[in-house]
Amino acid sequence: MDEIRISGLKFYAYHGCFDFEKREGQDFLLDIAFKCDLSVAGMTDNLEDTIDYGKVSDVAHKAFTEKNVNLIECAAENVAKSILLTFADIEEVEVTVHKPDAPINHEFRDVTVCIKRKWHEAFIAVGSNIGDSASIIETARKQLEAVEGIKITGVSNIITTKPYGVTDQPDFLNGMWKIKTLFSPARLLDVLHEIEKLNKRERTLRWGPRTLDLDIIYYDDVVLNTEELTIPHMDMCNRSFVLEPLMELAPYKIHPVNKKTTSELLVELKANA
Ligand code: A4P
Ligand code: MG
Repeated sequence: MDEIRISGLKFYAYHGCFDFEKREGQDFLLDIAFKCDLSVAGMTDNLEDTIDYGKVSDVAHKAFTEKNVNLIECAAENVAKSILLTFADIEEVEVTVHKPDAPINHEFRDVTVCIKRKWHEAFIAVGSNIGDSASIIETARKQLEAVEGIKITGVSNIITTKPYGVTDQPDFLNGMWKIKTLFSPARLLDVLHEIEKLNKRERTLRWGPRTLDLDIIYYDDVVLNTEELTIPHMDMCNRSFVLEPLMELAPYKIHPVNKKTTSELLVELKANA
């Protein structure tokens, strides 16, 4: 992927843990590198076909100076987030903050913090079998879309499915959302739980009826197994109510553990039914 780099942007700001830093301020230097496709601009020679580094610098300046913080880690985070939220064509950004006048009791050349942040792709399975399920799912979609740091980039059809696991319960409505997110898997799960709660989800019976269930199916090609979170979703390959909506959005996506496409997983599941 192509990259644009801006180096040595000088911003005066009031970041730091000490009172004199907050009071008097100091110079900071920023290096910003972002990945984007420059091939079209290379051919057309039009500013509209690239990302204007002047505008990126203005956004960085605003994000860096509008709030005084203790840590340059936090100041860097604010800049990275603001750039990714403002410029839809930037997928990944690296921000380095230099603090050459940092309060260090020894001679030194520079101190820097460097962070890389990017949009991650995730797939969220949605299910409901209590209440007005169609409108609950629609409300939840809007609530998720309203979260800063999450963009919904694909929505499957909603299908009616027979209950799996505990079969003595009403039919489900199920669907799938493809999203882009700046959050870690753990933070994304917290957001999904908050939205479940807003929709009166109560955790009682495992596999039992629920107003809203939001599960992370994939997060990039991450393989994760902690007490709170298993990604890819541990039972997804056995669930046609997951694979069918996923098939609409990502038929060729490869499961990072068993290396099979959604389409292959669905064929296998149907053959074993
Ligand atoms: N957890 C671990 N991995 C994940 C993940 N990838 N995504 C943990 C989301 N959560 C994950 O889930 C319990 C805990 O799983 C979470 O706190 C999280 O830390 P839960 O939603 O609170 O409990 P649950 O839903 O009752 O249990 P479980 O095992 O998650 O149920 P499922 O797997 O969600 O199945 N039949 C049809 N036709 N359609 C359905 O949608 N859904 C279920 C529920 C059963 N039968 C169904 C359907
Ligand atoms: Mg769940």
